[in-house]
Amino acid sequence: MLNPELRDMAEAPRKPLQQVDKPADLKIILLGDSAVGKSKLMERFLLDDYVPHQLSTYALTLYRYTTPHPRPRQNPPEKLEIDFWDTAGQERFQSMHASYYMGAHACILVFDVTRKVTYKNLDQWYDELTGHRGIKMPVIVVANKIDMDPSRASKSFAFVEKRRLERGGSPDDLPFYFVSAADGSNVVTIFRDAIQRAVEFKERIASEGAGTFVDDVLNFIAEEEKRPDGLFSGRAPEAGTQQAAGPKIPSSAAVS
Ligand SMILES: Nc1nc2c(ncn2[C@@H]2O[C@H](COP(=O)(O)OP(=O)(O)O)[C@@H](O)[C@H]2O)c(=O)[nH]1
Ligand SMILES: [Mg+2]
Repeated sequence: MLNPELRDMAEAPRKPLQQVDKPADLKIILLGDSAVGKSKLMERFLLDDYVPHQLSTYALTLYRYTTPHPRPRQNPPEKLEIDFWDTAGQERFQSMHASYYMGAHACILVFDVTRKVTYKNLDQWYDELTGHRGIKMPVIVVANKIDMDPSRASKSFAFVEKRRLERGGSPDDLPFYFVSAADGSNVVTIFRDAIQRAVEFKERIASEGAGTFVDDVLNFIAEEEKRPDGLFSGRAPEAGTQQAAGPKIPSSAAVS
């Protein structure tokens, strides 16, 4: 059976579905306006290592990437499978499918330093993301195309400061990078950082258990099941999934 998230997103996939039957250990999503360079960054990172387990559709490109665990518990290190989700032509906030955000462990949020509007829109992308996933979700903020205007690297970008404060003010939180998919600057760094933070986030939600991720998912499912047209077929749930109206399923009853 195909993972329902993927079945839902994918239309007429060209690659054998068996390749993505089992969800990966981590899910990392890319967000940001159209043409900011998300796909180019992805391609640049995977340049050498990429084994084409790719599911391409009009809505989604899924890249499955395998890497040694950054904090191995065994020798040799266990492998970590990561699904990177990249949009293809859907990049308008509020138009993204809820499934895109669901279960994500980190987000790479990209804007284009040469187009101010893509920076302004970070707020909407961020609100939409945290509406689905909560503010503890690791987010890496990326200013791409710095090769086109290196002087931008000396400018300040208030978005990060403002949001970092909201998130608790830790200087290590909400990292911000200038990158270039064209010349490769910082590309590996942002993906490595995202993977590291995704691993930590997953460990944290596993140890915290109910009240975070599990509740999030259960509430989401409860909401979707109330809809006449079925699970994942409608628009995204209201921002703040954990507080969403509707029946709260007791964890013991729902997880079986
Ligand atoms: N100069 C420059 N161009 C870039 C860079 N990254 C992407 N582009 C160009 O920007 C356009 C949009 O890139 P794409 O990856 O398709 O953007 P997406 O819609 O966010 O996936 C393409 O023409 C890319 O070649 C970069 O770092 N520097
Ligand atoms: Mg793209």
